[in-house]
Amino acid sequence: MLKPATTDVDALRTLDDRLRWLSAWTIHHANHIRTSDDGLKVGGHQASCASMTALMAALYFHALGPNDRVAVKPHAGPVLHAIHYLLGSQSREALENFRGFGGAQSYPSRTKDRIPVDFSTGSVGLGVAITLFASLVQDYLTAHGWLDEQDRGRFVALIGDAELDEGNIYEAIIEGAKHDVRNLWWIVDYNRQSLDATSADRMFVRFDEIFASCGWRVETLKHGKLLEAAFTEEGGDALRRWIDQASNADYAALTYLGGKAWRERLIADVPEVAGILERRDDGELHRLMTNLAGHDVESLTEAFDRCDDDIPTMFIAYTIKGFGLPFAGHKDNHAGLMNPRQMASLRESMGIREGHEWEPLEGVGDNARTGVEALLDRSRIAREKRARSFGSVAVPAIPAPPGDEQSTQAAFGRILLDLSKAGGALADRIVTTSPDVTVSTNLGAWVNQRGLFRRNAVPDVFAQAKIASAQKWGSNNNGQHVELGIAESNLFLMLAAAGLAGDLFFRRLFPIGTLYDPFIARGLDALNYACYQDARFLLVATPSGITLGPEGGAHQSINPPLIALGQPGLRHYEPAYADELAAMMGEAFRLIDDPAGESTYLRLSTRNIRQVERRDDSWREGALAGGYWLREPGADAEAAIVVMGAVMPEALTAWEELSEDLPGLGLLAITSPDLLHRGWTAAQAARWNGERRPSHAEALLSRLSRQAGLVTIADAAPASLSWLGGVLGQRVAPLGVEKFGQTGSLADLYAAYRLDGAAITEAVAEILLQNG
Ligand SMILES: Cc1ncc(C[n+]2csc(CCOP(=O)(O)OP(=O)(O)O)c2C)c(N)n1
Ligand SMILES: [Mg+2]
Repeated sequence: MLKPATTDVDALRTLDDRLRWLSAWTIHHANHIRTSDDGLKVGGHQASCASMTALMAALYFHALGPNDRVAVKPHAGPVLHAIHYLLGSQSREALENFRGFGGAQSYPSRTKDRIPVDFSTGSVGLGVAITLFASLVQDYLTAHGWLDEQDRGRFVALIGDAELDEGNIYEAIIEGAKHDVRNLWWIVDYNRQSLDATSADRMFVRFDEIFASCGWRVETLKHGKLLEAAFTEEGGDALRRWIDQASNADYAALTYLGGKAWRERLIADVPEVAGILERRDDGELHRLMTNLAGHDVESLTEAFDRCDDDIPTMFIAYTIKGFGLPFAGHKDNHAGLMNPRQMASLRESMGIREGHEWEPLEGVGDNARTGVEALLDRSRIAREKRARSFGSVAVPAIPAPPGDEQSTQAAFGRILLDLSKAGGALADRIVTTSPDVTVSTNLGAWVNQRGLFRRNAVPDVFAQAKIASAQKWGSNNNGQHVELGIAESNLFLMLAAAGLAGDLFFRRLFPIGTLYDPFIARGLDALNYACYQDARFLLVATPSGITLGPEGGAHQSINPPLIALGQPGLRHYEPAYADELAAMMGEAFRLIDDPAGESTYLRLSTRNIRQVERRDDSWREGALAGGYWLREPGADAEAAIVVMGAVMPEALTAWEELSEDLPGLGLLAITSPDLLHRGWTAAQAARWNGERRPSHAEALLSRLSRQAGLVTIADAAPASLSWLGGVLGQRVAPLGVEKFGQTGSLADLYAAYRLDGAAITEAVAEILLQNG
């Protein structure tokens, strides 16, 4: 980590002021100066920004090295933009358009902001935890020989104190302790205010205990240099005691009220401090009492320098929300905006001329300028935006595993095993991970081959004792499976971090995560977060649906296909056959490595299904595009069965029975409602631009007349497929699962939930009746 030996503290203080001004001004400009014609409040968080400007100045202009990566508290986004504005990597235009279309984003966005954003943030807690998994990925890459020591960095999270209520943070540090993660700095902006109120008192004690017990060093940064000096004066000890016992609400209210209120209160509570008070006027007293370490760049740089090793460290930096602004400390200041009068007086107090508000170093005197410019120059190189890295690994064709009868889940395990045995660049770059369902999602054979990843090798005690087991999992720093505890949020954060390896470390990984389909819901926000950042991975959800039979309703998923239908950046495939699955996995790997690609979600099943005999490869293209005719419809077909996934045998049996009376009945195999829907809406949008091309869904369904009916069937919410009727206006009889599942044999459950041949036959008959 490249770090300058000394930093000009005065220059840092100036930069702190500049950041406070520029972040406040950016928000002010968006709300009070830019014209608005829709009447919507633009918003922004001046108080949350002011709380962190010193922290961020000390970090970005002193402590950060070129390989370090930062997740910034979402509502401090304007401070990050201001930093890059000062460094010359953000434009005035983008700041003037803050929160506008195409302008600087409200919350730092990797994909939409032009400045280098290491991790997007917005949903509090997730930006914090992803840094831990990024550090784990860094260790993984190093252990595999893909990342040199000099390319390693530290992962920093800038955290709001109320953000620490998010449980996913604690799931992450527990997992981190198991993996001995290092190189983390989590810096808490401890302003003791949340969105709604001042936060609970003395929580730092709890945080301290929790983090320390997970192996973290906790650095509490409470008093700034002025306060520390005052503590040495007569009455100083009493002052310190008073501060330490003051409630958060009390301290915040006095901060808001200012010097006179501090004086009255302190005299009443601690007469011993009379001398300290007498030697200061109200302004000086206020400055003293609000001189918390989180606003003191000297205290901060010292603390950062002290912790320049790889021990994971949590800094609890005491701050004041809205520091230096008129609503400092007011409990309602979270979304508070300064009015134009307040803004003008802040401008004057900072020596900024009207009309020069955007000038980067406006108000900085000639003497100070040289130091500030030198500091900016020194920090520039560390913060350059670098191109994303793709295209590093060729994806070979993936053959379908042999077998007349197989489940897609078994085929998945087999494909990975074959890939492992064949070896090659792709197999070496695959990293698998699972929240304690490695065996039950069929990753066991792969792990037997490739081993568990552990920075410090752990022997397989059972194997050493010669106890028979199908799972021989040696762990070492060459292993390719990262074991996680049962915390689905961690799974998605791990996939997000590994799926950004190309961006963060310029080394592409092919991450595969497995879990049970219903438990996607447990990690949904983290999944969305991974997709929002354009992380690339393959998510394999298995088993799924009521086809799980005896496992019962708590494990039978219903709505994940609908989740996938509404999730940008994630492609849902649901194969019925092993050869479809092999094609989809090849496609998923290709998409991971393609700049215009995305992540893939495979919804698999444990049901053994007789495999289809193929005459040729013509199904393949359709299967990858979302569907294909497994039984071609006749020219005058009045109906078709439209089926997805594991209920294929029921559909085929019904098709065979019905075809005797209904020659020309078609059977459409759907492999991705998600892709079909996207293609359909995209084709419509293209038509508005004068482009005429049918979507894949339209092309498939136009083989039937408009009067024909569709019986759709899936082991999932029926809405996954019923929308297909809207494509050409064909009627639909939707079959699927609408109530919670339960235990039972497949025959029992398919009959009870109307996923069997009888239900299909009835639905087809109903459609024909309506036609007649
Ligand atoms: C998951 C999630 N829930 C709620 C919010 C809305 N929200 C944004 S900031 C905030 C309070 C944050 O307080 P704190 O973390 O202490 O930050 P401060 O502004 O005080 O620095 C809330 C509730 C969010 N962004 N994400
Ligand atoms: Mg706070």
